[in-house]
Order: sequence, then C-alpha cells, then structure tokens
Amino acid sequence: MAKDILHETQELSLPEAILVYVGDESEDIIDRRLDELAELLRTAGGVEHSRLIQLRPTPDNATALGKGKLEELKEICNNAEIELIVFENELSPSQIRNIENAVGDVRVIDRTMLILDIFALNATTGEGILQVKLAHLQYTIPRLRGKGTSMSRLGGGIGTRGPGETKLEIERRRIREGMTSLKEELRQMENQRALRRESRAASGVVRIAVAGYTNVGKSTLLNTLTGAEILAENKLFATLDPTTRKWTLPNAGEVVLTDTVGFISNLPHNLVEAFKSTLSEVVFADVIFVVLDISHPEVRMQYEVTEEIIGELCEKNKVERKPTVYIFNKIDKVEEIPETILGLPSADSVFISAKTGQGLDSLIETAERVISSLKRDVKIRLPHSRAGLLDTLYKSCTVKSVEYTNDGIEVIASVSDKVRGQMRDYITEG
Ligand SMILES: Nc1nc2c(ncn2[C@@H]2O[C@H](COP(=O)(O)OP(=O)(O)OP(=O)(O)O)[C@@H](O)[C@H]2O)c(=O)[nH]1
Ligand SMILES: [Mg+2]
Repeated sequence: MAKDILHETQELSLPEAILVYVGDESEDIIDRRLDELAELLRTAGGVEHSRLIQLRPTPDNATALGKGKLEELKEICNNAEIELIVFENELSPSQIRNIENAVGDVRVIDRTMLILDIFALNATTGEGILQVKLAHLQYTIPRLRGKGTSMSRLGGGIGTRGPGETKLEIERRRIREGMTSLKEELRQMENQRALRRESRAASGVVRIAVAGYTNVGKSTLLNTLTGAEILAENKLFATLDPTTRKWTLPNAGEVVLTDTVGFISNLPHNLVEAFKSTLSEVVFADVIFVVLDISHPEVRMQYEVTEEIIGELCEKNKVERKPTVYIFNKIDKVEEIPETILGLPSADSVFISAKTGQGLDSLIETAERVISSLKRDVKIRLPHSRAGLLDTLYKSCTVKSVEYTNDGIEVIASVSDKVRGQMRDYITEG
C-alpha cells in the first residue's frame, strides 16, 4: 500500500525527461547506454522525451555540456515544458547546480541518482530500506559540501541559496550521526545474516544463489522452480531483498535457492557499499546459477558485468568462486540461438524459459550433476584394518586432518558425493 503511494508520487514527480550523454564512445555504445538509461527512467515512473548527445572527449568541468549544447538544452526545455533532465554521466554537485541555473526551472539528476530513486521505491524489508537510506546519505554529504563551497564563493546569490555555513555544519553532523547509527544497525543485521548462513551451511543443505543482471528473469525462475510468489516484473531492480526458498530435486533431494539483487553495469559505488551484505549472499552459496537473458542484445555485457561483480565479491569476502550453472533464459523470445552468445560458457550451461517451463528438465539434470560433484566436509573413522583407504582419500579429495586413535583413524576431509558413497560405512558425521 505504502509502496503504491510511493509509486504514484514518483510518477507525478518524474514526468517527461531529456536524456543527456557527453562523451566520445562509439555510436553503438552511446545508444546502448541511453537505452539502459531510458529503461531506468521508465522503471522510476518517467517517460523519455528526447535524447541530447554531445560528442567530446571529456565533459566540461563546470556544466558537463559545452555552451552551445547547453543553450540547445535550455531551448528544448522551454519549448516542451520539460521538468527533468537525466545525465548518463556522473555529475558533480556543482555541475548539477550550474546546469540547473543555466537551464532554468528544471531538475537535473544523473544515473546514480536515478538508480538510488528506484532502489528507494523497491526496498521492502528493514534491511533493504536501511541500505538504501545509507546509500542516500552517503550521496548527500558531498552534495552538501559542494553547496557550501559555492556559497562562500558566490556569496549566496539567488537560486544558489542553501543553508548557511553554520547550518550546513549542523546538517552535515546530523547526517554523519545518522550514518553511524544506520551502519551499526546494518552491522547487526549482517551478523544475523551470517549466523543464518552458518546454520544453513552446518545443516549440510546445498545452497544455490540465483544471480545475474537486472531484469533477466531471476525471480521468475525462482517462482517457477519453487512455486514462490516473488514479485517479478518488467522493471529494473524489482528485487532488492534476497528471498530463500526450498527446491526439491528428484535425485539430489532438497536444496535452498536464494533470489538476489540484480546487477547493473557501473553499479554506483555507494550502492555496492550499502548493499554489500545482501550482494555477498551470492558468493557464500555452494552453487551459483548465473541467469542471462538470451533475447537481450547486450547478453554478452550482462555476462561480463555479472562475472566481474561476482569476482569482486569473492575477493572482498575472501571466498573461492563456486561451481556455476549458466542459464540462458527467455529462450521463448528467440527463434534461434543468437550469435551474441558465441564464446560465452557452454559447459554447464542450459537454455530455458522460466516463463513457459521449456528446458527446465535440462536445468534440473545439470544442477544435480553439479551438486553431486560438490565437496563437503565429513568426519570418517577408518578401522586400522582399512588404513589403505586413507590413500584413496588423499588421491580423490582434500584431507584436512588425520588422527590415529585406539578406535581407528579419524579423518576430516572435504569429499564429493561419489567419495561419500564409497566411504559410506565409515562416515561418522556429515
Ligand atoms: N518471455 C519471457 N519473459 C520472461 C522470462 N523470464 C522472465 N521474463 C520476464 O522478464 C521480466 C523480468 O523478470 P524478473 O523475474 O522480475 O527478473 P529479475 O531478474 O528478478 O529482475 P530484478 O529483480 O529486477 O533484478 C518480467 O517481465 C518477466 O515476466 C522468460 O523465460 N520468457
Ligand atoms: Mg527479481
């Protein structure tokens, strides 16, 4: 309910907008970037009015656009009564203010601010909302600082009036205090998350994380596989809060699947920081399902961004990259396998439609195969008469400790399902 109201006000406050790009990338790349920006705008409840592109190696320090283009922008805004301009480029606080001053009564935002807006709309749980708040505050502090410097420089002209220096100081302190307590609250939630994760790990149930670029169909897949009722819609970042559901496989038994927050290229740094606990769920799983949208022209970029983010998360959390199944989704939308996926992983990859159910058999088969090759810690007690089996263990798995006792040889080893089967009679735990 509250969310609906938010959506409505958002639609009212985000009317038609001009999308602006400054840079000198190729035409293709510019189109792609602006298409994605248009999708973000649509998700936030806005409508694209037109696009303005300025080809120049670097944005202008003061106004991002050059003089002529800025004039052009002003004219379009006046003629079409535009109230919002969204820059693809990251803008500094002073650039935003200068452009707003030059163009008139128009709100200027950049891609990061748009993404922050969408996150604010879509966060539903306590943790999600706190994470968004933190990201917002982290974004606000430098903006305030910018206002402060310009204030002292310009002496506070009309249209640049912000809080005075003292007020600004108070405001900044208030935000910093707010951030400290938010971080503390988040840290506690993160601890709870870690505890839940540990107890799941201890239970020995295989955990699978469903990861991938935003809007590729992760939630739809989870819903199809488990009968969950997670919101799935044609909007970016529909899911911000990880949801976990049981999934029963015919041969591998029960596993748990976790839906995760979608990735996007150039994920704003503030968001990565704020969402690091939720994002990290991906790399703590035993298996990763990387979902890709085979019908999307940018499927290769989706793949690259996903791999990059997972790699960074592994590094940050100091965990190994887990076995991965690549799921090319939305196969119902293409007539044949497109060339765009040439060179993308083909081992442990499947083609499916989460919507129609096509290909789910092969997903189940592949998942079971990957699960059965997973290694898990077990305790084994070998009778002295079977000491020879220790050799087998050394050869086929990772032996973590060996202790000779009167009752036999106590071994802790990380083993695959196959070895587990072979050692069945001697396993005492796990
Ligand atoms: N045609 C078709 N559409 C699909 C398929 N899977 C998902 N979709 C649609 O794609 C859109 C996005 O699906 P979601 O499941 O919300 O995607 P997501 O990856 O969870 O997205 P975020 O939570 O925003 O990151 C929805 O409109 C789905 O109906 C599919 O196999 N075929
Ligand atoms: Mg989702």
